[in-house]
Amino acid sequence: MVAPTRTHTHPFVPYRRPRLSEDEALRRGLELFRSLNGRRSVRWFSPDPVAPELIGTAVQIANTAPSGAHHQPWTFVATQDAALKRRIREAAEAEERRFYHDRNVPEWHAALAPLETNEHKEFLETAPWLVAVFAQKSTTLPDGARRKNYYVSESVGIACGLFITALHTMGLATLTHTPNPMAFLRDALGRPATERPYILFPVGYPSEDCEVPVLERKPLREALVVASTMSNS
Ligand code: IYR
Repeated sequence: MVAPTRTHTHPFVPYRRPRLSEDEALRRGLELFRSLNGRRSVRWFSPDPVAPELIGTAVQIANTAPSGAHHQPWTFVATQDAALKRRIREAAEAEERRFYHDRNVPEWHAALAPLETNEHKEFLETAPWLVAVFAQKSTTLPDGARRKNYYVSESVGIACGLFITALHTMGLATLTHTPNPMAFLRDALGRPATERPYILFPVGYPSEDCEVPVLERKPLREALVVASTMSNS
């Protein structure tokens, strides 16, 4: 054992993790890959209820995300209130009608054609939970002081990735829904002006007749490039 020799100006504690064998590491990795590779974004939900503890656990998992200066610049707002869900659906559909019918973005509309999405967002009422994630440009501390946050989008994006992973691991389904623009969510959910709506997640179980578009994930050789000093010479 080597005794730590660093001197710190802030509290530090030892951090040790068990070193896995290569076999065991690969086994665990492939098991997680197989599970996550079965995840799909869902647009048809069962109205079956989901216990609040499951939502809480998924948010606890999201809350472990790394973040700029460890400021954790996110707020997860969850509701299963039928009237609130209806209000959010109506506001989202109003935005989407403009997107699908009034905006002149043919390339974007064409890119969405295989998903067959449209302005109807029934899932915002059918799913038992809506979880709106807000990104905090700054955070108001308990003493009322305003603290600036850093790498907000990256931090909240990572937290949302963990949230999606948690839900899937718990057998739940969701959709990364981003009505555009989403400012209405701030008013509907009473959030402060320092928070920007980031993603709206309907959460529940897929309906019995749920379908998803056929898609393939790009192969590892396109997702991963191994670089070295030799590769371009
Ligand atoms: N926000 C719209 C459009 C939409 C945009 C993208 I990029 C998608 O991957 C899916 C949908 C909607 O929710 O329909």
